[in-house]
Amino acid sequence: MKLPQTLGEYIIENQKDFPYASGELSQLLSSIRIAAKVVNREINKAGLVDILGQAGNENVQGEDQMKLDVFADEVFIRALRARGEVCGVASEENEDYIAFDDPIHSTSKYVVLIDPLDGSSNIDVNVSIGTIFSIYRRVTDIGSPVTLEDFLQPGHQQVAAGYVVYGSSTMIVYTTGNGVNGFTFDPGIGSFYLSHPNISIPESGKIYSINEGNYVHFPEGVKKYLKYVQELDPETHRPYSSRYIGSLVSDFHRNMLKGGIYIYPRGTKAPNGKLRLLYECNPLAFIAEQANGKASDGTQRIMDLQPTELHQRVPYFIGSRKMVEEAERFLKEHGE
Ligand code: AHM
Ligand code: MG
Repeated sequence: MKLPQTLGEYIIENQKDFPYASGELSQLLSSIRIAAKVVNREINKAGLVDILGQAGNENVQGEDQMKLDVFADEVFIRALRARGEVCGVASEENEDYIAFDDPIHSTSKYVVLIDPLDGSSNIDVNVSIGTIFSIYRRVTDIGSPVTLEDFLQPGHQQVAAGYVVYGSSTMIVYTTGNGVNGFTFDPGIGSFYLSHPNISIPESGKIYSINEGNYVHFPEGVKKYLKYVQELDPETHRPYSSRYIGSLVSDFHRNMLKGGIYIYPRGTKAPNGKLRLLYECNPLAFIAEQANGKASDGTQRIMDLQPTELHQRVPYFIGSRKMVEEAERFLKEHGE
């Protein structure tokens, strides 16, 4: 019997396929894996210990920050700082990036952008949440202090990206630009095992995910698209099913495995949508494209957008390629 492969074994085995195979990216991914285990352990206890509730402060977007957000943020940053591969981190929870400018990071070449705990309003009600990460090579000189320019790179420059979903099982799904693989955590043993090799998003599907409560604020193209997906047409399997958890990682993960589209459009209430280009949209776009799916802002490829600020928001359409293209056609015809 062949033993299942652990994430640690997989990272080492695949290091040789990576163009800059110095082992640093493998080390970096190992840091993320360890931090994910620590965060997972705390999340699993969320209903037991007195950790729920507001931490009494807000994040930079003016939203409530919960205690586990703060905890996850600290754990990931500490894990990345503890080793020498990363010269700076930008987190959705912090207004500015953090430069690691001590001697052990003076030759580090990677920067990490992270949403340490996405969908955190779901924690109190025991619904799946996630961590999303994105890794780039710095563009400024190694040895000099990291700058904003190192973080404001378009998504197509990503070296690796992934997410952790803390769901009915905890999983890590990631890509280094060579396909997408998923690893499921065995809590008894404490290891992630390769459970979903070479993930591919069905080119079309029957699920649409959007917060329809915001319908009145949506652009005409999105409204028309929603009416279209709700029409009866057995040939194209319409009406589609509506599934919306309100936890991006979980909604994306389900649609990736089953086929579907996730939409967070612009609206009168949120002129550029809600989701952040650097912490949420680019990393999942990299995974989607590596799994034969598509990610767009309604007109352009997400990974071609040039970021102008760390916490920039963009409208988001991601999932099965044909479904995203279909939605884009509606925006083009009826307005975005
Ligand atoms: P967060 O980063 O503050 O947790 O917000 C992001 C979350 C996503 O996980 C989810 O898809 C979206 O917000 C849900 O927003 P809404 O409640 O407006 O539908
Ligand atoms: Mg988030």
